[in-house]
Amino acid sequence: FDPKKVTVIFVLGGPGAGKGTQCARLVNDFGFVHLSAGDLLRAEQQRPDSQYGALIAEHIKEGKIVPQEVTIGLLRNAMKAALDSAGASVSGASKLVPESQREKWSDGKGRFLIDGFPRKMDQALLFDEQVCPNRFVLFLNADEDTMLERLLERGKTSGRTDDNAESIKKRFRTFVETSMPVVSHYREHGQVVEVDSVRPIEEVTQDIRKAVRASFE
Ligand code: UP5
Ligand code: MG
Repeated sequence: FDPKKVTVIFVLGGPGAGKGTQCARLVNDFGFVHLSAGDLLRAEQQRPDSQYGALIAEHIKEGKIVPQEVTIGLLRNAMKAALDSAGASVSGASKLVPESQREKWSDGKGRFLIDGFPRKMDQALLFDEQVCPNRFVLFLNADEDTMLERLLERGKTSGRTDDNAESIKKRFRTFVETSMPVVSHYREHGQVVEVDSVRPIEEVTQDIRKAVRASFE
């Protein structure tokens, strides 16, 4: 697809920072397509004839980052599918934006919130260069105690193989060592909007809405 036909916002933050929760709340307001890299990997893992099933399962449980070719391939396909289903032309891309919003934000582009990606420098550079540049990076900031509490609570019902104390510890470590450098990289380029996500869900959403509006105006 043509990078000029898309607007991408990366949503980053530690495990349990609230990326998925907040993205889901923004979809209707702005006509975004929400793509969670983790959800795409979990779906690929479940696909019976996937050649990556075992590799993904192992990486997720260990809190390690799946090789970039796999994740970028899944993201690219999901973006292409969303654009195709809205029609191939630029005016088609605007069909991803709900009718009620179209006049207000009429840049005609397909809008994507990419949640939980990129989480390693090589992925960030490759995506920006080979798929499309991002509009900005939203960084949801939360401390580990808060995130641990949220994930253990969610783990009671989520069925996620990585929502247990041992995996969570590994995910935190990968986040600090490997994913924070990505946030720092974009911060040095003035592309990061940081939101404190240790607050009630609605308060966090309000701050994010402001940042998104500002980026479209
Ligand atoms: N909650 C949320 N916000 C709250 C608030 N403000 N106040 C109180 N509670 C709040 O939220 C987590 C829980 O907290 C929920 O129960 C929610 O109700 C509550 P959620 O919105 O799910 O947080 P999120 O940041 O999305 O947490 P998630 O666990 O999904 O983050 P991860 O980054 O760990 O998981 P992800 O699915 O992105 O990745 C999983 C694994 O996939 C990675 O560890 C890695 O192995 C692999 N992966 C890759 O290899 N490459 C990729 O590019 C992406 C993933
Ligand atoms: Mg998530």
